[in-house]
Amino acid sequence: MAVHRSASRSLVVTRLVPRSQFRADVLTGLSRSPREIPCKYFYDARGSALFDQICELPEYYLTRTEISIMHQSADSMAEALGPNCLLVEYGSGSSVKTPILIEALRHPAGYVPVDISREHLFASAKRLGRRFSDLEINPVWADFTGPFELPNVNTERHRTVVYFPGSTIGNFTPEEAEILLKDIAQLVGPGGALLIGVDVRKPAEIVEPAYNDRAGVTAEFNLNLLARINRELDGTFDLDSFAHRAFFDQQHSRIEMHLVSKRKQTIHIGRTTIAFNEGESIRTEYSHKYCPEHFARLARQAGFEVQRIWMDDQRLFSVQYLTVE
Ligand code: AVI
Repeated sequence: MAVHRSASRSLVVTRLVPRSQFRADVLTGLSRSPREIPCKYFYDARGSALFDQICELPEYYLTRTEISIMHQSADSMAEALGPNCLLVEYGSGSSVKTPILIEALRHPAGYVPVDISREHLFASAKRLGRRFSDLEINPVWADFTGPFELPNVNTERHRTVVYFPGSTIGNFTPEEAEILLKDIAQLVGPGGALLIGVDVRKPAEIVEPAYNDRAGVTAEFNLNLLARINRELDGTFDLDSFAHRAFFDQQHSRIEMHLVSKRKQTIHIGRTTIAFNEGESIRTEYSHKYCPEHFARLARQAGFEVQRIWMDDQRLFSVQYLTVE
């Protein structure tokens, strides 16, 4: 990697996610039928650490496959992105993939990681700062599903490229994904681009074990959401009385993750009381798996054209390069 100017390093906090928003989202979601909690709240410090463990699991093919695609194709990705691009990463958790890309880039104008998890954001910015000492890094502590400002970057940029690895796009419904892609198209502007990891539709026999690992890490990750509510929102969930459940919904081509009440029970969140029947569940996550054609259609509706797709030999996962026309 080469950088054409002396770099600066400023850790910028442009927007915080207030606890009142967490409370409002949890109470609104739990009052719905069926009940739900937005999956973005998985990622407190413990949740982010558990997610890192998930990425190492033998059943969780996504991360290692995406990393292998990056190793294999980072040079041709860098060629597509072009020189002097400002790289804005949505979710800064990908400690392995990002350096592979940055290493391959020609004269990057800067790197702006955007993440809801403060601990994760600053830890990974620090790590990358040590490795790429010439690179201007401006972390933004923000929820990228809401509006946020890009910090001023001191270097000249040819184009802005959002890097959105990990198939996090799959955690949004297609309608939400379209809105998010539209926001990204607006952020990068005409001539801008998106490099995105997208998990590919595949048989349930492969995808279901990835969300039901034998070591029980995904179950702990799911239940940690209740522990977080207890700690941060004065909740009284008994974690032993909820069970992790994950299954593939063929019709919608998505994994659904739930927390199922093992018995009839009443819990409290602050002053709010919520009654659960035995077997009643809280939906905590969707993880959509896209055929390339389906994703291209979604991207087009949001103003993007898919230019390149890189996949592994088994066609388990894809990294796609989209431009705004
Ligand atoms: C972050 N996201 C892409 C993960 C996924 O596979 O949908 C989150 C996850 N949930 C359970 N395991 C991993």
